[in-house]
Amino acid sequence: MKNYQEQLFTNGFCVIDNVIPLSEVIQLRQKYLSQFTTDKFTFTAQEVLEHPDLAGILFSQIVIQTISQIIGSYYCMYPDFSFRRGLYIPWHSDVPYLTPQDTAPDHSGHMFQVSLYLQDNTAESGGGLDAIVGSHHCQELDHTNLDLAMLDGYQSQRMPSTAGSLTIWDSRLIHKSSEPTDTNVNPEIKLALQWTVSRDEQFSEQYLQFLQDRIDAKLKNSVYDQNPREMRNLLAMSELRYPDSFSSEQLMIIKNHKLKFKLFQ
Ligand SMILES: O=C(O)CCC(=O)C(=O)O
Repeated sequence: MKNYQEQLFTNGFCVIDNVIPLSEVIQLRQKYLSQFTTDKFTFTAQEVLEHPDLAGILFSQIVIQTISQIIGSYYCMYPDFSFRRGLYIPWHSDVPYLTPQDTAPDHSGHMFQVSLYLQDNTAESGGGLDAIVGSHHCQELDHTNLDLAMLDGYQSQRMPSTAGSLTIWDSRLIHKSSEPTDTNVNPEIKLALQWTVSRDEQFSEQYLQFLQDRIDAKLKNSVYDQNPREMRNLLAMSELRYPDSFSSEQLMIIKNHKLKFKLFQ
């Protein structure tokens, strides 16, 4: 795991292969591609919790242990876990709520995003993320007012995620969805389970306030737009309650691993 920690620190991301087996990936793809009634569909946090095969990944021993070994045990989770079909986001970082002091390039990160992609990320079909390697350590970047011209000279790279791998990235990293280049590929067959974690509570309140601002439609830009799909997802986050929204089995796992759930109430 030390290797993954080093990659996360140096490059801003790491990919852990085969976290769930291919047979499970195939089953999930078959089930959810036929079940999602529209393209660009999102299962909200509550809907993820209601689907044991999806929530089971979030709370699986292997996923919790992997994240713990890389960012530290007893990590925090937020109400923003979702399962998404056909989501594509342009270049951005995930910390527009942090000041330049908070994102100081020398520290090893507090906030992280996790994604379990259910397809390989290839040049032809996309399916994962592109990243500007090392951009989480860029001195000049102000994430509250992002100017990508500051990253001139940095290299962009496709993250080498495969179906069933776990991708963890530092929330300060500049990244975007990898887009299919092959026009025969249907972009809507992209599936991902995604969530935010932090190694401590240093920025938890700021992150929840950022989500609240999005719910209240106070934050509008091309990345964090308020389309109906995203609004539905955001509103569902505000309705999640601890412990009421969780099953007794999920609560037991959270308790046993001493995970912290940071919710609005
Ligand atoms: O998975 C993707 O393509 C986009 C996810 C992303 O950029 C994010 O959650 O910040």
